[in-house]
This record gives sequence, structure tokens and C-alpha cells, in this order.
Amino acid sequence: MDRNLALNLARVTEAAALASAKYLGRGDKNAADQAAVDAMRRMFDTINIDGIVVIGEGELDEAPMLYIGEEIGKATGESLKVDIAVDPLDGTISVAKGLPNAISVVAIAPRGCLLHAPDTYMKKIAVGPKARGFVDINASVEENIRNVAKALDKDVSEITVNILDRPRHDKLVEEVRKVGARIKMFSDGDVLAAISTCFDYTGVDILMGIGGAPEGVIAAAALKCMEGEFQGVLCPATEEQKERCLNMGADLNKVLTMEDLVKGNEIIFAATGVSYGELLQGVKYLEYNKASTHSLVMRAETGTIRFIEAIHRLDKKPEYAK
Ligand code: VTB
Repeated sequence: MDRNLALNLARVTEAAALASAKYLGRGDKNAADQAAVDAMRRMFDTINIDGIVVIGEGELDEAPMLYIGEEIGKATGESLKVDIAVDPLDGTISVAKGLPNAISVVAIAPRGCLLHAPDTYMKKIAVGPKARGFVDINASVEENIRNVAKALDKDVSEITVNILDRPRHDKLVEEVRKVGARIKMFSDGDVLAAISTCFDYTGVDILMGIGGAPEGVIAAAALKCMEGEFQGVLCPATEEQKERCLNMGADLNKVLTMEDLVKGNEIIFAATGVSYGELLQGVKYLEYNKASTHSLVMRAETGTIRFIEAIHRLDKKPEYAK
């Protein structure tokens, strides 16, 4: 995979972040999302790839842009054929409410390498590289926490579990507390929450809980780049979702490993912070029509992890200056 694509993908998430960050705290999650989608789509049109969206904004009838199956990129005969997973704004509610950790995110891999995940829930567990091989999604909460503590040479009371703040996690929260580990709740955005397990300074050791399956594929792509570990099990919440999964040929009992979710090693991942956060700073508006962005760009082939801070001249990019 052309390594220069990594920088181009950063351009894609930067564009989406710059467009949606204007909506921070303005109470309109749809407008924030739409701005991210439009900007991302426009930037993709400038990139020389032959891409198909496999994780996107939904089916064609519910999403006019970045829908599943949409062909994107400025393809020539020689362009790379790739699968694309996008979440133009993971954390639409966070942006609407002015809360942290919303990001714009993209992952690409050669055609056929990203799982076409149904739009349903997924039970997930993720850890960073030091605890890789020490978790099993089918084991008990206690066992997983104790094993991660062993891998990291920490006391159980020093282990921090990232959990999406939802009523469906009440039992999980209770179990983690019973074991004596710490919990860090987050309101949205479990892609970033999974990534956080790979960076010591976030203080997070494990992500556990149920979130969106499409986000699971994107998180797995990121964790593959960092040699962390991600496991998922599809977890439809309704009979209709269950049927959708079965129609897509999904096995509801199967533990989806990183290799099932994202095949091979030719993966490029990019994310840009939209609202402020621990791992990525949000978009900041600076004097004289400038704005800064903070992005994370990774390639699984080489394992390079890049943080890119960019200063944008909005007067030279009129589409963002509105
Ligand atoms: C999570 C979260 C996302 O969806 O995947 C969540 O990480 C799951 O759905 O940011 P519910 O909101 O129904 O719990 C998001 O909140 C939005 O994509």
C-alpha cells in the first residue's frame, strides 16, 4: 500500500474535523454530522484511490453520502482497489453538547480485507500491546481484569477499565467494582476509547462493553497498527437486527478476532480530534483566520504511529471559513 496515502487520509479526517468542530456545543448533532460527512466526501474525491465504502453512514436509502457500497476516490486505471471504513464524526452527541473525545476517523485496507459489519451492536474487549494475549471475551470480567493486571504487573486496584456510559452496562460496572478495578466512563466514542488502551498516558488499560459493530471494525484496524488486541462478538439488540446479521451470513456466536475484522497488515488508519480530548486535542480556532488540528496516523505494515499537528489557513480554504 502506498505509504503516502497515510498523509492523504489525515487530510480527509482533518477536513471533516474542521467542518464539524464549528458545531461544538450548539445542540445540533445532525448538522455537525452532516458537515463532517460533506467535508470528508469532498476530500476523498481528490485522492487517487479506487475505494468502496464498507463501513459508512448506512445503507443507500438512509444515507445519501458515504453510504455502504459507495465508490469513492479519484480512480484511474492504476489506482489501488481498497475497502474504506469511515466514521466522519464518532461522537455526534459529544459535539452537540460540547463534551470531549469526538473524532473523525477513517481506515483503509486492500479490497476484501475489512469485515462488512452489520449495523448492530458488538460486545467488545480491547487492550494495548503489553496485555495482548491476556484477554478472552468469553472469560469472566474478573478473569480478564486479573490477567491484564498480571501482564502489566499492576495491582487489580490499579487497573482502569473504559466503559461506555449506558444502562446496559450496569451489570458490567457492578462486576468491575466487585473485582476492585477502577472505571473510567465515557459518554460516546468507543473507537477512541479502544485506542486509549495503547497509550500509557491515558491511564486506561482495558475497554469493555457493548458498542456499535461498525465502530468495532474501525477500532480493530487501529489496534492492529499498534499491535494491541481487540475481540468482538456481534450482539443484536432486537429481532430485526438479529435477522439482518443472519441475512448477512454472520455467526452470532463467533469471537471475531482482529484478523476476522481486518485481514492482513496493509492497513492505514487516520483520526483527527474534533472536540477536546486526552489523546487528541480538538480543533482550535486561532487568530487571523487560522485553526489547528491534531491527528493520529498509523500504518500497520511498519507500525509507525504519527501525531500530526497542523495549522490551517482558513482564508485559503474558503469552504471551512463559514
Ligand atoms: C458506541 C459509541 C458511538 O454509538 O459505539 C455507540 O462508541 C453505541 O450505540 O460513539 P448506543 O449509542 O445506542 O449505545 C455511538 O454512540 C455513536 O456511533
